[in-house]
Amino acid sequence: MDDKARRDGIRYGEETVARGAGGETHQIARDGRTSLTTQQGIPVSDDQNTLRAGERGPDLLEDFHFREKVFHFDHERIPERVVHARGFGAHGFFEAYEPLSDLTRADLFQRAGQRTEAFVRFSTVAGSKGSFDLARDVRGFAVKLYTREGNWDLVGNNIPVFFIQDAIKFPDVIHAAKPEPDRGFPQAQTAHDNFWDFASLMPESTHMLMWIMSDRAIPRSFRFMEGFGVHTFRFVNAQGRSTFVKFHWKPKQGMQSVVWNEAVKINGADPDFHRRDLWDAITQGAYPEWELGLQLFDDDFADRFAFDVLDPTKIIPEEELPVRRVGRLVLDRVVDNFFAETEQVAFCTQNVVPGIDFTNDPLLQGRNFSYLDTQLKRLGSPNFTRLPVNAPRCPVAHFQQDGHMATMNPSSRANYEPNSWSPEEGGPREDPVRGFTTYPSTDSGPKRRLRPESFADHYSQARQFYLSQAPVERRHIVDAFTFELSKCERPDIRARMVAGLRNVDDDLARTVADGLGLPALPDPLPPAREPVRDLAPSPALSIIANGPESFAGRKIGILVTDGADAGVLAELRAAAAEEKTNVEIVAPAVGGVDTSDGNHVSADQKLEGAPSVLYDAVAILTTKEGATQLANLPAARDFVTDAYAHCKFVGYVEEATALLAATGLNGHLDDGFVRIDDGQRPAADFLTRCRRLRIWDRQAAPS
Ligand code: HDD
Repeated sequence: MDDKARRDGIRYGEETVARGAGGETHQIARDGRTSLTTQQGIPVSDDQNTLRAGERGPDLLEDFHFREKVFHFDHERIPERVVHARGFGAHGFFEAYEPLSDLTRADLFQRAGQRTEAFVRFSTVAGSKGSFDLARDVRGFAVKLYTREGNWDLVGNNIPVFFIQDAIKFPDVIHAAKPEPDRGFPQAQTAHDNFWDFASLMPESTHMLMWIMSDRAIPRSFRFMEGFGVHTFRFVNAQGRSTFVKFHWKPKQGMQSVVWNEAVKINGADPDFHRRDLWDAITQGAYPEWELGLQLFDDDFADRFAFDVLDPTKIIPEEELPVRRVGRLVLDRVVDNFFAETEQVAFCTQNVVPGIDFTNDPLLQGRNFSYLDTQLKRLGSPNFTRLPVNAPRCPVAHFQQDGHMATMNPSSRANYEPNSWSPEEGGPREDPVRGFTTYPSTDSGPKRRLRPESFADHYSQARQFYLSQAPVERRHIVDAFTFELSKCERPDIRARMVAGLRNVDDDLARTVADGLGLPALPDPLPPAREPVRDLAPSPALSIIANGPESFAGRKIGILVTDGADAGVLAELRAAAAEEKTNVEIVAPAVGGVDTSDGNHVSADQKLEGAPSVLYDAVAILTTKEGATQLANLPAARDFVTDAYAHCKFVGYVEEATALLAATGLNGHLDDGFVRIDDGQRPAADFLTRCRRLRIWDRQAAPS
């Protein structure tokens, strides 16, 4: 309907109906577009006006199109996930490097080069669906593998341990972390009394607290973080032999996080920072990859190991049990529809395939109960397994039937078994050879509610994690504890948490206590069991020690003004392309600038909408006049001072000096400030230096 027609209230009509090649009817409107129809396929003539009696109403009940349209809209929302509500998914595949038939009969591990379709959903835990991406939080790393023998869901996180040891405490830890029930805030953060009250009363959470107060909880991108299956699982081979296994996802892009001050600002500048990053990477063909790593061990190792391998608050350090890389996960396709795929995907920890089995980890056992339940609540029907994103890619044959939205029901005579009907009419039968068989472990004992003594050392690995961090990472942990506890209104909660930290590291506890201004250092909390203390540090636990080898997949923001040197810009672009680094042009106006050669360069971003927190490094390409103009713009000064404060590399041309002077940084130009208009191959040199990611010396180590 054109504007005039809309104004005049003239109804649209006279559609033509075309017949498709197959004889099917297509509704084709006059302009060649598909006709709008109701859900029943009835072509709609007017979607602008309700049916009414007389020119000015009233509306008529008879208007079935309006009724249907609003009815459907009213029912668009489904309950958001009770945890991990905010997430982002993508499609891809898993490719096995080698056959693992000696370890497992799982079909996806039988042949080198075999590919298995995959869907991955990353998420934050505490925030609601509409919260921001860079909350300090655990990231979900849920992988659905559509194997030829059914779906295997490895529902993990980017942190290898968990807050609690027993699933019965899950509602409590989540209630404590979520907005407080009377006031409904704070959103997507643990910096409040309820969380720290619970955490300080649950010493088993201490190891996890170290991880979530570390930079692991503010990743730069989903692409730059590790994933973990957390629990100990079992592999079972065709002969029935079992091997314990812990699953790891190792990002081929290397690890990287942001700093807290940066995270806070990113949330304002681009609340969708992580989802946009993944979307952009995949649509640009820079497919992120992770290698699947396995830690494999037997009963002897489990008996020798200093902690219980069934305790989900413990890791097995990689230095003690190396991670064997057995395949790669590649994400190469974004979703077609967010709701259909990312929202409706239903992960269930109990989805395992023949060759993979559970252990008695009490958290895992409890999870197996919870996930199916939650999917029924969210998706409204036991037939959620029929949704394309959830449906196995292998044949499915059973006698389950009916229910809401049933789309696949038995069509032959029998809907039960055993039956005496012929193979055609009688349906499927059990398959003792291919079928899933539970590993026959012998478990017995008196029925009791208790926590095993072997789970009782809550502090040794927390300390190991802390001492394995680089000094600047330790400082970030100290700052995070201090910040979060400073948001607690009750001094006794702050003090109790510091008392717990004394069992981890006295310097840590003391510095946090000082930062909070506690009147006195509280006595350490009495530990449930004397900690092992001083375990060897594990270098694998540091992000900084495991950074990327190149600057690939990162993004540079180049701030330009009119007259910017076209040659330097071209060199910078070429060097970035060589390093597989993305470039965005930032300018005072989004229309762009005219460079020194008279050419016009359009901008990707207007300066005020593209603070330097959105980039891994920045460059300033300007003239003397341009620099003076920039020096007067708060957004331009922030662009530089934030890049400095967040320890980023800054490339600049000599003419930018006026801007640097206006930020007061002129006397502080360290290694991270790199001239890109001076030297042999200055742009390439700048990109090479950027591989270090940050100049951490700008942040002093803890005293
Ligand atoms: Fe959970 C969702 C990961 C413990 C109950 N969990 C959920 C998701 C991830 C995890 C990544 C989001 C899946 C998606 O993207 O749809 N959960 C974990 C990890 C845990 C863990 C790594 C500990 C090692 N979870 C855990 C426990 C329980 C739950 C102990 C309950 C007893 N989790 C759920 C749930 C959710 C969920 C309520 C909410 C939405 C959903 O399942 O699909 O069932």
